[in-house]
Amino acid sequence: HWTAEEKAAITSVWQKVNLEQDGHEALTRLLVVYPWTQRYFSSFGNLTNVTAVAGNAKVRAHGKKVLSAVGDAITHLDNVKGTLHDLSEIHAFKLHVDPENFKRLGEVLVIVLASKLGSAFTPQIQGAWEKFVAVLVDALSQGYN
Ligand code: ZNH
Repeated sequence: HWTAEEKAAITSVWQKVNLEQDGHEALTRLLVVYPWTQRYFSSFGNLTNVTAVAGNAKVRAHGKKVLSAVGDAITHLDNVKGTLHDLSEIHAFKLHVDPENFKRLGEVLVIVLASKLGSAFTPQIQGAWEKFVAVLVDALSQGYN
């Protein structure tokens, strides 16, 4: 259900992503913009302000983990659901993450990409990314059904 242009838009942007740096920024934005998401990461230490989050090595490592899983989905665009099946079940049954938060992570990820690419993040590229984020959120939410 992807056009060749959409696939190119998603993969070409992903080639420019630094998993650790951009993952850290996305997770930082999630924790600061939506502070109730901090409760899932009580083992990560102090996350109550942007300075604490910015210097937190656990947040950095976890951001890289999350974006690696996103990259895994991007290399399997025709089977995102199958690729993220087990990860979805982990979030549903073990981590008990409210799936609404997946949308929020998708939103901050688009903002990180837009600020990184500037005018190269064209409306057409944003359109492809919004569609990918919807597919990603849907795949991560499948374990909750
Ligand atoms: Zn998550 C974990 C991915 C979202 C919370 N995650 C995780 C991991 C991964 C992920 C890969 C690892 C797993 C294992 O180890 O096995 N995530 C992901 C993705 C996404 C997400 C891809 C989207 C896009 N998460 C999320 C959210 C939240 C979360 C939104 C909340 C808010 N996770 C989480 C937690 C964990 C995880 C809590 C665990 C951590 C630790 O380390 O402890």
